[in-house]
Amino acid sequence: MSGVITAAEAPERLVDLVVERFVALHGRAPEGVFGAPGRVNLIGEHLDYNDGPCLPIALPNLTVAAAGRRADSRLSVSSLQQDGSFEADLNALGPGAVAGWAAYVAGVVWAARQKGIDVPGMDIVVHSSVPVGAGLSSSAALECAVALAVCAAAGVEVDGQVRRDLVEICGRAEREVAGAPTGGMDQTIALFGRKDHALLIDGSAPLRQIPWHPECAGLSVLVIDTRASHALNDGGYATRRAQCEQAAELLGVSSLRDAFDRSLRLDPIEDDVVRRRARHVLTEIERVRRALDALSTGDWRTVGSLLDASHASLADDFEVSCPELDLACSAARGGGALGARMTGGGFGGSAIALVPSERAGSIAALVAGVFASRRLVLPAFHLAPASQGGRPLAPRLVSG
Ligand code: GAF
Repeated sequence: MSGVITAAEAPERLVDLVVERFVALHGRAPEGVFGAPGRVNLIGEHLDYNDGPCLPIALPNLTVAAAGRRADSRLSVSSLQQDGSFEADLNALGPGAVAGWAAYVAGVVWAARQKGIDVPGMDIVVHSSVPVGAGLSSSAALECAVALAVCAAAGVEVDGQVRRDLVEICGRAEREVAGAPTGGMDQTIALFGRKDHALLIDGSAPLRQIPWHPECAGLSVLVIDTRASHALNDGGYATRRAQCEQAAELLGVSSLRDAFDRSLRLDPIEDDVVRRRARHVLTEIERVRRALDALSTGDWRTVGSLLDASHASLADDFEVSCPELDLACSAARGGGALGARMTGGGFGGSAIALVPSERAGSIAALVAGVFASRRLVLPAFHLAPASQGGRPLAPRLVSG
């Protein structure tokens, strides 16, 4: 029975592997290698598309993209992890032109061109230590690593404004080409994450870096990847989003955030399901605020109990949890976690638990034991120190 906590692959190792593959495939060195991380959201789930606050941290797990310009106007894409490669003329990219994992790459190139970036023909090879399909934002990590490579190839210097543009470009790729109608949280943390900080993304307010030092209280974030399947383009996520929009419309506001700010009651919403969706959003906004207060005073017990309450609301009112996520959270709490919740879009994927660092291994073993006793696929475990966002990893290779 395994409860082993897997360490994230070192960035240098990912770079070596992706460069080696690039050289083998293309017979030359790449001009640059760029990385972007996965994430866990600490609290504020399913709020980004309701203009509400969320508080993600970037993971040490990275997706890397090695890239080199070509003499023609074609894009070629391959991966060390995924079967099949993709190649097409730049002018043939766009919604409907490509399916599967390559859609995230081709989508970024297409959306960057739509934004007016003069992207040349490129060869791109990707590799990743972000678990795929685990609700840890492997899609955004891929998009953002590729977006940084695209900027270098087009000679665009990446400052804060360009990073904001890239969030929009990657979001378009995900929504319009890959078909997942997500908000912008994952791309924002992948591009703006900072070591030892959580990022407060709060509607249209400026981004705020919030110091995040659980280690000072002897605590860590344990990620429990339940390995229950998770996808954001199969209808469940889009339905939740539509129900939130419906609730806002019934309340006569532009977003549920607006309803929160005006302290509106939910009575005018007759449909029980739609009312419960809205209740999750309003109560979750309040939980984020209380979590920020608790963090500012180092009140980790309260942070833990807010994680628990967030999970209950996501399970009962928003109905995006699943038996494996519920089990992971309750087992972690039983093992001594201060709190635990599903993280990300849900319907499978990962949970996070705030645990005493010295007990992370024993809590992982206990969770694995509970899963084994139910004959469930064993979870994978990771630690989540708040890490740096997207960046060049091998600048020595970048030309021009
Ligand atoms: C997924 C989406 F991509 C995010 O935009 C966000 O809505 C999240 O689910 C739920 O908080 O990760």
